[in-house]
Amino acid sequence: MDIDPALEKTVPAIPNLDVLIEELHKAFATDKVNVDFVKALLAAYKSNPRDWKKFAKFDTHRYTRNLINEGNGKFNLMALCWGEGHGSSIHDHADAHCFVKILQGTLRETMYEWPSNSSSESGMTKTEVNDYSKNGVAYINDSMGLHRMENPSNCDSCVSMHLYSPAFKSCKIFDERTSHENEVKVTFYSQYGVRTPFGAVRFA
Ligand code: 2CO
Ligand code: FE2
Repeated sequence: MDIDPALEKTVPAIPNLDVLIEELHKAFATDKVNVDFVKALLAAYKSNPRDWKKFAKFDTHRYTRNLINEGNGKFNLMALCWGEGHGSSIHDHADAHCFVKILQGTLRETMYEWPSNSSSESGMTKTEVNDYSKNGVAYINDSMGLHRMENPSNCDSCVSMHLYSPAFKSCKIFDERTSHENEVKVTFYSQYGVRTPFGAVRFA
């Protein structure tokens, strides 16, 4: 994972999701990632449900991951749909950059330290809790720790857009009480607006 030192770059106008995707393709054209610039591009896009509603497919029981774009092989862009109270496990990001843009509702991030290497069964250490509301942008990579995301509302759903670069097919999840880890597959509930066949979907 290479990080470009903060270069001063002008942020273009982002009137809709198609333009955002075009600009993201340009921003990830080289192997260096300018984290601040990508965050600024995501912030410059103002969420419009007309742009993304075809990707926003909810499940009654768990949050869903819906592929929007494969970023010319440089990243995966997806919409995550969180029903009331839905949340992820504590997880890492497979040595990738993870950018998050809130499209609707509020998402709560609870951050944790990586467990120490000792084999003792000890609970995980919480470091911060951040709430992100519509149009907010978040960023994490493994050097910053682990997190769990949840929709804290019991009456409103949440839709967030996530960009992972490079794309990854599995990540680690952690048990809060024991720090035990497990590798899990990262799968899609739908791709380009089309539902993935039943049986092929797993959740982190
Ligand atoms: N990484 C989680 C997932 O893809 C979502 S939390 O935001 O990074 O399930
Ligand atoms: Fe995450």
